[in-house]
Amino acid sequence: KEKRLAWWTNDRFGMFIHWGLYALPARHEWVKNREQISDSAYRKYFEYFNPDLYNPREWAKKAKAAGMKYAVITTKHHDGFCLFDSKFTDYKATNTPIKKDLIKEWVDAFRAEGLKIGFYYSLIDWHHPDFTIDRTHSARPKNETDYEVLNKNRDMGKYRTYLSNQVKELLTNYGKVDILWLDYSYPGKYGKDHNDWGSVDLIKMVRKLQPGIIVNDRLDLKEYADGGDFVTPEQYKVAAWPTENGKRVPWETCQTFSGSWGYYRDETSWKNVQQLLVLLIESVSKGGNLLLNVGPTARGKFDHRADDALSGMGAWMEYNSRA
Ligand code: FUL
Repeated sequence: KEKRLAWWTNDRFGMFIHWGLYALPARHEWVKNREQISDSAYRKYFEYFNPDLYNPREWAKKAKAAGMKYAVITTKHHDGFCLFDSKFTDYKATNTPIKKDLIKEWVDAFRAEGLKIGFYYSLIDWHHPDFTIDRTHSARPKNETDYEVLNKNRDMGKYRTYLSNQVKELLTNYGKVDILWLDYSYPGKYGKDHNDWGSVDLIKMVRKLQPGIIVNDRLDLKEYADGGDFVTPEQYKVAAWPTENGKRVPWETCQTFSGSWGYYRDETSWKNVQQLLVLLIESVSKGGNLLLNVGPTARGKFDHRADDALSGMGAWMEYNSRA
């Protein structure tokens, strides 16, 4: 495990990218759930998804100039929409007006800039007809709570097959993948647990397909030795190096510029460069990594506030970054 993680522990600073249909409403990646948007109303974002200014090489250059050494992108978020070309669904970028496998271009661009690449893949899927509805993982209609009725025609087993097929595609069709960032199977108060996702079989397949890959902890497989390589404190500054059974563990905090992960145009809570640098320095000083998120717009650009933050950090990293 330590060997697998050596480059990542050295590199420390990466870019997270949350991009998908939710960039169109530009009000949070959970907008479908938060606003209880129906499937048919959400469909219009699929029909109009056309990031005509998408230039991943530009993104990669910005990440590199900020001092970032790796990047992780949402190949599919909770809404189920795939930025990659999958054989197992029609709900994918190649069927939108942009008509492209956006992940393929992204991988090529980030690799060309010398960055390591990671795939975020949502274990949750609000679009798939067999993903069972529960209180913790679904964009269910909030006024409907009779889960037996809601799940009458849903078969989580079929979803498990879908999930495993898609992860296989991602780890087969894009060359070497450095990180797999799965999200999330924590049981919550009322919900499924990791068994519902067939987690042990899934992780075995992942390790087989990409022996060098590192995987986060959100399959929730603590008791399984090879289940996850690092822990993922989200949106908070850790007070001390996180431990498990008294032992320090590899960790990475993921953080946003302004609160949401998907592009949120009107959010006013942006952190300034000094806050971001303190976050990076404090994380590294406690043995951790920082995965800092950008939510590109629906046309495929970074917001100017993200650009400013990245170049501000880059100015400091130019003199303080590790090779
Ligand atoms: C969470 C998700 O629900 C958020 O939307 C985001 O992707 C974050 C990194 O992880 O669990």
